[in-house]
Amino acid sequence: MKDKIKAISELVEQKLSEANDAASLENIRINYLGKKGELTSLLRELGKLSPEERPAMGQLVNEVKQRLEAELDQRKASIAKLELENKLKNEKIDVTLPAKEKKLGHIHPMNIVLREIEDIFKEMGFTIADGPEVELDYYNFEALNVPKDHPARDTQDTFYISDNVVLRTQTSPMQIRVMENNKPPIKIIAPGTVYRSDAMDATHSPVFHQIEGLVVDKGVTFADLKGTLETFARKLYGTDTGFRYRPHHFPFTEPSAEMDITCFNCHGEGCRLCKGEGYIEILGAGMVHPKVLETCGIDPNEYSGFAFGLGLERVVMRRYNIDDLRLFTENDVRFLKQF
Ligand code: 2U9
Repeated sequence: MKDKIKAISELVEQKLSEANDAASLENIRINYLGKKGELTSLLRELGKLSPEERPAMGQLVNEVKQRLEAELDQRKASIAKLELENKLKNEKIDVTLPAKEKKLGHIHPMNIVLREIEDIFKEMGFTIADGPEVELDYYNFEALNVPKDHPARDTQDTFYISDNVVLRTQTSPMQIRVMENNKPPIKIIAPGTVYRSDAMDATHSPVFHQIEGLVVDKGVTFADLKGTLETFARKLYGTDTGFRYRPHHFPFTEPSAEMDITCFNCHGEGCRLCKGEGYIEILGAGMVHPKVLETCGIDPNEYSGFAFGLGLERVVMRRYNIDDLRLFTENDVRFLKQF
């Protein structure tokens, strides 16, 4: 039996030295030192020995088993240490390496300017109104004092869905809806997409964007219109901006005017950009026509208001010196990534 114990001990020590991972060690433990292992099964053969030999032999088997278990644990620890060192070496991250560049998108220039304009009006206490782009003829024309025979209604300007449904040609319908459902004071801007049947070229598009505004309260005057719009324009174009008003006509405002600012290129001297005028038109505005107030159930003898409208594409094109409207919608990354 002693020879057997010695042979198993040497075999286990050799296998332990050859083992190089935790799984092999576990197999050695199960095959030799476990309950059904070869060394442990020797204990079951003790019965064949004489009573005098049995105690010493049993003690020997247990001593060898404990020694081999200790060696196995040591081997396990050194293999675990080696595995950890390999893991750390293979998974090492050099934190000093430059980060991988994340290709982020860019905000579209139209949105850059739209957000800037919205923020300016929000700072002045305006709220933003949004509404349907497919509009009833009533809201797009009739309620705006644009009678049935007005040229603006001719099909060459408007996309008709049916006799009384159109693609809105301006965002004014939203302001009508607000006036129908809210008592003054009203201070809103209505940014949005509008549609006019124009052929697409460098300066015309059947789809474009407008920002209109409306203020209705007691005692609103043209001075309030000028103060509000000049404050807006100075925030957008700089405090040294000059202004000029040219009388105009809109069916929905009376009196009406076009507001020009001094050309930001020549500051009023006249240059190629402003075609020698020294001024650039930026918006139209006027006092809300009393009939429009009345149509919305607001008494023009008690309330007055002003309204304005600007084309967003024109503001953006002037800001970034873009000469072709089509660049906004062609999704050419070479154009978009400049902003
Ligand atoms: C209501 C009453 C009046 C909106 C206004 C303008 C002047 C104007 C143009 C600017 C360039 C349209 O995009 S554009 O072609 N708009 O000049 N718009 S006053 O007046 C309103 C709106 C709503 C109830």
